[in-house]
Amino acid sequence: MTGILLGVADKGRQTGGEVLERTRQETKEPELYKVLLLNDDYTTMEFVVQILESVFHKAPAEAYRIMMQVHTQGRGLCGVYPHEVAETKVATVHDLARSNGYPLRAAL
Ligand code: TYC
Repeated sequence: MTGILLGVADKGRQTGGEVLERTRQETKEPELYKVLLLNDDYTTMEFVVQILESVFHKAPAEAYRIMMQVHTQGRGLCGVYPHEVAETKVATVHDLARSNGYPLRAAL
């Protein structure tokens, strides 16, 4: 194959018609961000459990445990995600809370 065609299609380094194997890692794990749920006096426990199940994919018992942690300690960890995913989770919580008339807040 010609050098020109390799230049388009192949990411390896070309040396005299040979392509060397990569030795260094080129994909990096993304930084992960904690998403926290914050306590308030008005959002119902049932709604918070629903949020933890639907937005954070928690099983019912784990959702209840996290909700109670937030209720008793002020905040609780919902999950860790790459930055854009974490920001989207926070926005989804705020949208659902607002739609349902609750002041529930989430934060990174
Ligand atoms: N403190 C709320 C109540 O007593 C329940 C609640 C739990 C609210 C967790 C928000 O993130 C929260 N109804």
